[in-house]
Amino acid sequence: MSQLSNLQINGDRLWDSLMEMAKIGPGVAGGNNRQTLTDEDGEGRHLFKRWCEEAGLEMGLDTMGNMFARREGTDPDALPVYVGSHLDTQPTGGKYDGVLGVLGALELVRTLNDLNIKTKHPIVVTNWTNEEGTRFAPAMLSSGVFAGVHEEEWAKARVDSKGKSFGEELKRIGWEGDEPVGARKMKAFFELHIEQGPILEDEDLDIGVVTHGQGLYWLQVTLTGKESHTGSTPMPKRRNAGLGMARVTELVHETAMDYQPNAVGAIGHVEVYPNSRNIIPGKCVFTVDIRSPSKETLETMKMRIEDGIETIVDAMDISAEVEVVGHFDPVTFDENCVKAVRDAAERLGYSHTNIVSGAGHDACWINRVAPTAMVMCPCVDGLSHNEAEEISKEWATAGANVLMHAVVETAGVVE
Ligand code: HGY
Ligand code: MN
Ligand code: MN
Repeated sequence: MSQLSNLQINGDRLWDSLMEMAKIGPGVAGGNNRQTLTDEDGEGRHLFKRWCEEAGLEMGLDTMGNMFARREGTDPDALPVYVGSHLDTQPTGGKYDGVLGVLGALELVRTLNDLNIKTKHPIVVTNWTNEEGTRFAPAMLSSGVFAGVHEEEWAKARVDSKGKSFGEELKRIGWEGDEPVGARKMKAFFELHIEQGPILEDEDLDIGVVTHGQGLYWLQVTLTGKESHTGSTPMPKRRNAGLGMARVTELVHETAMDYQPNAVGAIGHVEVYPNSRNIIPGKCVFTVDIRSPSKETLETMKMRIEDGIETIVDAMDISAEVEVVGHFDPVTFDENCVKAVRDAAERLGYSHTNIVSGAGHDACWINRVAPTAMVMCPCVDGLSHNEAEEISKEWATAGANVLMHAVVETAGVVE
């Protein structure tokens, strides 16, 4: 790779593509609301497909809507190097979460085309359907089906808050392919992603070499009490599911605080029924999100929270159902792929550090079926899953350069 040591992507073109994609599914505060399988997601897919075809790539589409844009290698039988992320966003998402990884991958192909650089192994730019899991739980749903973690039928039956299923929405937007999901074999998979945390910016570092990803549980909790009048029901007679939810919220926070500095816990999704100002909530449905880099700590937190919920509801004469709707163990990425990322950062002269990903990514599942690694770039104030999410063009360019070098190193340059 020494002959390509100064190979650099076109940062302006990458930035322009990011800003162009950000126009699709705009939020209300400068970010994006391009949730999976909405019309906006479909529009973003069409734009991405057009760009891929303009770059001479051949687009494949599987039965979960995963998109695979292939650049031929000199050896068509060689296992391709896959590189990508996700185009779907949170309802109040940023312009870069996921999108940087997909368009950074497209940019490396555009650069190789510009310089007529050939690789032995084909390169496949990838968009995974429904990474966020906010409309259809769990997160990383389609990369999970691809990796054999979820059954396709189960995944397609997942419903959103309006009762629409993944499968019917995928058909409705016209992005259900006929390629069997998971049939593709990979030499390796690389994903570029913003850090979504403060470490790189705080330490003034250009690149995160992601060695591990922390594990996660999403516990969907349903508390059932009794609806009654907020004015005339005596306090001792109330069976207040809302109060129960408040106590579980405190339990989740306190449990995570017992395992600092790495464990985290919060409740971000809440449904209160009947959600009337003068009716005591009879039912609350909410999702506990707990994470830790340690499997043992994660399991202990889950057990403590499940036991704690039992104690809370017994004392309040309400009932609880707890369903695991999302889970993956902590992930250790492939050391050869991680080395390719670290060597690329070294070669390019970028400051870098090993880092554990706080967020989940498609790479966490693909790591089960192919050697996988991730590249991270900083984001302003470590903020993400917020419309104010921001990065610099320099950070995006550095991340995409490291991604390109790691991918090209793995795909093998042909003179
Ligand atoms: O939840 C996550 O970590 C990812 O953003 N879907
Ligand atoms: Mn993401
Ligand atoms: Mn996200």
